[in-house]
Amino acid sequence: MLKGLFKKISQVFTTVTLDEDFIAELEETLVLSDVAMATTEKLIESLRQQVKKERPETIEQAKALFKREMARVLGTEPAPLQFSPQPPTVWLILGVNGTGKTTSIGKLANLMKQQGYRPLLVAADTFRAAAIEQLQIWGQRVDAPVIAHRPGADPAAVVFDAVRAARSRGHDLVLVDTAGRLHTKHNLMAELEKVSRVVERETGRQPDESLLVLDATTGQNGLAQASAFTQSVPLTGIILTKLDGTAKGGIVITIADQLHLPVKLVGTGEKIGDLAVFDPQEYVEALME
Ligand SMILES: Nc1nc2c(ncn2[C@@H]2O[C@H](COP(=O)(O)OP(=O)(O)OP(=O)(O)O)[C@@H](O)[C@H]2O)c(=O)[nH]1
Ligand SMILES: [Mg+2]
Repeated sequence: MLKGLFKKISQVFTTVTLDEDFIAELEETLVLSDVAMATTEKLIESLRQQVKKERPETIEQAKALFKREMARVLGTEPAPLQFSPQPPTVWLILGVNGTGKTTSIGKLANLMKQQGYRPLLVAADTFRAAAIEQLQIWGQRVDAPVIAHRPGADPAAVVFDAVRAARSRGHDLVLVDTAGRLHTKHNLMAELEKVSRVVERETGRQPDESLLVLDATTGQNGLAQASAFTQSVPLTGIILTKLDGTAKGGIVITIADQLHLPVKLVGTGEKIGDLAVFDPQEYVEALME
């Protein structure tokens, strides 16, 4: 699944003398794969130091050093999704237009059902009728009920109903789909704050996850999107979608280094099964094999 995300990172390692030509090639490979300049420089600098200190004698040793540097940025364990001991757990799914929020909710509901949860989907993107219908189609597909109001309704009111419905009907996981239109940015952010406040009032805590959906094919634009969202809702992690449509898998490293937010889930296609928990170790192995 993660193969081909970097064009040739492992091929760069053809020698143990990690000289300037090697460094230049590695740098170029990273940058072309959407590793931000600042992150690339940091990785290269610490690789230089490690090479000086440990003096690798084989290509495998040199690769292992670089893997360790990447693990330092990415961590080694998948970042766990947070559940509340007092159900229902509430996860907000946020992100700009077209990044894959609604699709990810459908896939996520399916994944969580497989783990024994009883998800309830919430159509809090009331901005357009089609958004509500799209979520309802996913609800049918994964056999999970959908709480929806009319187009144009107050998203916070939908969420209010959903949390109560989850309690009375015994759903332990509430997945909230939200609108993503940037041209209403100010309203959108105010709307998200309100949704978050309703969750807090109804459950006594902030949403257990506020996951920002980023489209991997749009690269480093995601960084600016994240900071815009962080101003209204404290984000807890990233769902990185459309990794199947890009060779620029370095965006994962950029996100971890620049946003200090874990990539928790990755989307690798449009089908129901195309969502997985992100495993940093697997990712690093795939890059370097
Ligand atoms: N290839 C691929 N396509 C995806 C993935 N995730 C979503 N998509 C597609 O991206 C398009 C937009 O997905 P939506 O789920 O509607 O995105 P959204 O963020 O809800 O969009 P808005 O509600 O308009 O803001 C759809 O055509 C999806 O099938 C993915 O992981 N890989
Ligand atoms: Mg949507």
